[in-house]
Formats: sequence, C-alpha cells, structure tokens
Amino acid sequence: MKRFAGIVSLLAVVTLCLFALAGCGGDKKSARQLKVYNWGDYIDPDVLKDFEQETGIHVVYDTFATNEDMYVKIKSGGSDYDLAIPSDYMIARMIRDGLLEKIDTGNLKNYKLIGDSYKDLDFDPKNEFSVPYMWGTVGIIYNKKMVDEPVDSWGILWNKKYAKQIFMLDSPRDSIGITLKYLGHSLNTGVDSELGEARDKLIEQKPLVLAYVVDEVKDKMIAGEGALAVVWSGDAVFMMEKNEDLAYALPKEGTNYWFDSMVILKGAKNKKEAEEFIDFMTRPDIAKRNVEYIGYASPIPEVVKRLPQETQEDIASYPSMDMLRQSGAEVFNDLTENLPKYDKVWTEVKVAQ
Ligand code: N2P
Repeated sequence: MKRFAGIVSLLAVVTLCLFALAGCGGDKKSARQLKVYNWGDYIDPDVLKDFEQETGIHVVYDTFATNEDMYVKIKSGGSDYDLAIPSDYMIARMIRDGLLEKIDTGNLKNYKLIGDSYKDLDFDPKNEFSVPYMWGTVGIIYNKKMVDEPVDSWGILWNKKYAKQIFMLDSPRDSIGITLKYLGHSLNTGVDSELGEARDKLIEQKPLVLAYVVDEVKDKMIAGEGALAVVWSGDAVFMMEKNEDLAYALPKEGTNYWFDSMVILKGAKNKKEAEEFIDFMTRPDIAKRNVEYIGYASPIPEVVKRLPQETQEDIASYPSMDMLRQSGAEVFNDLTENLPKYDKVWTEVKVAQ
C-alpha cells in the first residue's frame, strides 16, 4: 500500500511538472528574447549562457562567415534579427540603406569605457548606430617550418614554391583588397584599370591556392595543412596559441584594418534587450573573457590594461594605429556606386579555371 501511495504521489508530481512546463510554453509571448546574428567563432559561448542567466533573456543565436553573407540575409527581410555585428564599411552601407536603428548610448552604462580612438569613425561619424566590439587587421599567417624566408610582402602569396599550400580568404573585400595593396593601389579604388589588374593577379594565383576558406582556415593551419594563409588577426592569435610553428605578418605594402561594431536592426522587436546585450558585452570582465576566447582586440582600454604585457605589445593583437597608418593601411569604405565592379571582379576570379 505504501508503495502504491508512493507511485501515486510520484505521478502527481510528474503531472504538476508537466503542467508547469506547459505553462512556460504557453507563456512564451511574455518571455524576453533576443535574436543575435554574429560572425562564426566570435564570442565565448559561456558569455552567452551567463547573459541568459543574468538577464532571463533567451538568446536565439545565428552566425555568418562574411559581411556580404550577413547583408544578403538581412536585406532580403524576414530574418527577424534584433542585433548584428558587421564591419565598418558594411555598417556605412546599412545606414545608407536604412537598415539600422539609432542606439541610445545614454542607456548604456558601459559606453563611456570605449576608447576615443574607436569613436567618431567615418562609417558612423556621430556614433548614432554602432557600438564597437572588436577591431583588428588582415595579415598572413605562416608556418615557420614550411616557409624559410622572411614573410614581409603580399608577393609571397604568388610564389610558385608554395603551390597548393596557400589559403585565401573567401571574402571579396579582403582578397581583392590585399591584392590591390600588393599592386600599390588603394583598397577602396574605383579605377577600372586597377581593379582589372587585381582581377588578373588573383586569377594568376588560383593554381597556387589550396582553398578559399573563412573559419575553416583555423583547423587547417593548426593541423599544418598549409604554409601560408590570409587571415584576420584574432584568428591568427587563436591559431598561434595552438601551434607554435605559426607566426603572423603584416606585409610592408600595407593592409586593411577594421572595426566590428554591434548594431540594432531596423524594426527590431527586442530593442531594449539588444541594448542590454550591448551593455553586457561592453562590461570589462565580459569583454575580457571574449577577447581571451576569440583572440581579437578590444576597443576598451580598461580591458587591454588587464591583459598580459606581451599581448598588449604583440602586433598580431594590438598593432599601434600610428604604425598601421604609416604603413599605408586603410579601412574599407562603403563603395557605393563602385560596388558592382568589385562584385564582378570576384565572380570572374571565382569562375576562372
Ligand atoms: C571571426 C570573424 C572575424 C571578424 N571568425 C573579422 N572582421
């Protein structure tokens, strides 16, 4: 009998739980949520969990590999994201297209912690639409065991010695951009002959390229599957931590340096939640955890100060802005009417045999 009573009360408990769960499900409308669209491998996953736990906001999280992929998805509508993290030139384009909401930085307790060098930048001159997340450069990661000459020029990516040992970034602005720099042109050029030269150079390089990749490059270079790869700085830092044969170089012809910032998308249903997320990501302890996990550079001086001295001085992590500008490094511009020319170059490169 005792056993029977036990079973009955167990059943009662189970039923109650089921009702409670159903209640939660039915209550979905009032539960707070946030839809985030970020680059792959661009956050410490535990930070996301902690945000949900601290705020009770459920995060729906999706990733993209390039600015262009992100843009197409958002522009086509129906994706419903509240927040995204594009780069400079893409932010300018999204502002121009009316795809972004203004952000009330007055609601952000931690906004004041962002360094002045990361504010008032050309792509958002009054800081109305974006809050800096990370910044960095484009460079070459190489395996010292496979490359026994100095890596100081983009030209090495055209050296036949490294045929089928080179990874290029499957990202139009980056791959066309570094080729333009190698040829001595601006990576924002609209001059047809210069873009034609870049196209020819990239087509000439194709037989040497093992693959055009984005996030997959990390596993491949760590495993020693390539000698040279064009990568973003934070990914280089991540790889160098895992394989000590790897090193990062910023070629002498200059490169691209970039800023990725958090934006709120036009018509976002969860604007308040998006602001809470931005403020959370800007909190120094949280920003530091992200930096340590993904390898990229923080625009928050308070965070940088807390990193080991050698990281603060490492050109892969924190090259000085002066050094970059002197080397002719440039930020990508919104290409406006010249954009179709770049799209055409990239398509021609991709289809070439
Ligand atoms: C990380 C993406 C880095 C962003 N996978 C480069 N702007």
